[in-house]
Amino acid sequence: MATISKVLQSRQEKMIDTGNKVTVVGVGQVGMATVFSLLTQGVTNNIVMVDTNEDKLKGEMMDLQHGSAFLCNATIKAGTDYSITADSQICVIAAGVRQMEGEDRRNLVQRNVEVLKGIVPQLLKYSPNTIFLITSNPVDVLTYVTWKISGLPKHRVIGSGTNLDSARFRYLLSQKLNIAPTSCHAYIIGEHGDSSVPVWSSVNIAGVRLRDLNKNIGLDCDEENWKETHTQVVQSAYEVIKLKGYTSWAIGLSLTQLIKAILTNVASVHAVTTSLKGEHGITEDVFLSLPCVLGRNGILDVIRQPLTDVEREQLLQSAKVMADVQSNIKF
Ligand code: 6V0
Repeated sequence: MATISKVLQSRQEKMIDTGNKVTVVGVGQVGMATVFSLLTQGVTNNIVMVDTNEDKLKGEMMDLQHGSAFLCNATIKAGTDYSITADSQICVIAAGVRQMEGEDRRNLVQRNVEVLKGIVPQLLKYSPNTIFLITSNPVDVLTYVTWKISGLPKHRVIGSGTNLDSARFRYLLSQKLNIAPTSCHAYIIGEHGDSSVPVWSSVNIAGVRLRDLNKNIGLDCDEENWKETHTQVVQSAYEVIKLKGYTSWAIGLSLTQLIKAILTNVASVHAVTTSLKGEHGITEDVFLSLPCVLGRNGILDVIRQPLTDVEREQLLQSAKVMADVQSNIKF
């Protein structure tokens, strides 16, 4: 220190708070894929990781710190004590149990509700102004649970929802059409998982709606069988889990995109989990995905996409299933 002070002539105090602190709770496959892509994409250089497994936490922290020379002078902290999360702009919850091979996401609900009951109040205690981003499964129900436990306004409790399903959909469309996924504009809404709803009526390339070229696209009577593409989306996670035991990279990239949108206040549109009360004829506080505008305050707007009768019916069906799951939760 004494040596360096001879050459560093201080002109200004260094700013400690970069205003982009992100906490990730759960340093499993999803948590670490998220942290890695946040750091390598330079979305934040201030990361805190929390978990109940001290050894894993320390190992992950040290491994990342050893990569610091390749990052943007990142501050990387980890610990089991939530005080280190103080003043986080965003708290990601990726903790809890995951699906076993062939297991439905909804099967995890009560076990992960118990996990959330331990985590949410702690995070809120140290970061009362934070935005929650939930990814633990079943993500839609757990976003509702986080909203209930936290007492926060709805725009500050967001679920990763069908941003990932939409990305899988766009990838599969891109393979069929030979056009980049970024130019295949398509949304999957509703539940992240088995009852998700592909909005075929608005799938478009440069404003050209595929439905105008094939009026039956996505329907049972479609001779081109585009419906199969959505079936593949629904099967994606099951297939990857069967092959490698878990999913990680795509969900990590999906969360990174959402976090970037919030921290940079960019007003970009993503399908994320929020309350659907008042949308498309839904009257209950059911949490599912719709396209939302994201910015520094969380969810800025929900987009009222025109839906066909078939799509609306599927969404209402999804909402019914969710309302049923929600009503059985023990708080
Ligand atoms: P994992 O690899 O088993 O990691 C879970 C981590 O959570 C472990 O490190 C645990 O120690 C930690 N943990 C458990 N309880 C607590 C607690 N009370 N406090 C702090 N940490 C705790 O699981 P993985 O990372 O694969 O999955 C995490 C969650 O994300 C699961 O619920 C998955 O089902 C869910 N996923 C959600 C996806 C989505 O698209 N929304 C995608 C993939 C997985």
